[in-house]
Amino acid sequence: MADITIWGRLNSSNVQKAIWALEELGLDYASIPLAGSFGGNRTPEYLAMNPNGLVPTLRDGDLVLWESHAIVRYLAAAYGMGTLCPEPLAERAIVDQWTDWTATTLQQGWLQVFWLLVRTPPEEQDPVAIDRAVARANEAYAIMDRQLARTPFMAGDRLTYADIVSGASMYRWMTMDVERTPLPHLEAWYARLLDRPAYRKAVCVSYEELRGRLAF
Ligand SMILES: N[C@@H](CCC(=O)N[C@@H](CS)C(=O)NCC(=O)O)C(=O)O
Repeated sequence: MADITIWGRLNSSNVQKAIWALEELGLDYASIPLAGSFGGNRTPEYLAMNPNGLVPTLRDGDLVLWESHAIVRYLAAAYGMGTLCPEPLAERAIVDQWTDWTATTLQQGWLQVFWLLVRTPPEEQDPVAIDRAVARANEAYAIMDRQLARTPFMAGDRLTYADIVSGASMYRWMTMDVERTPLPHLEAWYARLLDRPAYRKAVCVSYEELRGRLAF
């Protein structure tokens, strides 16, 4: 039995990546709600594990790890070699390519929209900045759509950690009140993700508590 603990509020998109990976892998884990309205992320004990005071943090035995993509990569390599993590290096390099692209490019789009439109109270919202962020997000999702025209998942025929880090954005992107470019391959992939119980449990989580809240 795995001795795994994950710290973080379940309505954090970064925590959701870790929870989705844990659920896909069928691992036993303890989930400790932390940060946001729960607080607890600036205590000396927590900062000793994660100096950023952010979530998620994972502990697996003696290993303590932060950064959601590092966590998902680790879980996939440790418990999902040959499934979430392809063994051949060239295949894994493509998974890493999309994983890093999600951090550097995709998240500059949709996450910006989320902060400008959902986290920012309506009276403080900047419609020009929102439009710019939506355009940037649509451009990033169009790049994914072109990839998904070729393969059913981001890095090939099966779900990998590249789908986990990028797909964790989709529930919010598809439910926010924005003008989305119609992207049939992206939408079909989202439907495939929605078919997965692990995705629904980890990612399809209400974000209403975050509306109009810039404080955390
Ligand atoms: N790059 C980090 C970002 C972590 C991060 O920004 N976490 C947010 C939640 S999504 C956080 O802890 N915010 C403070 C809070 O919720 O109180 C990762 O991917 O893990």
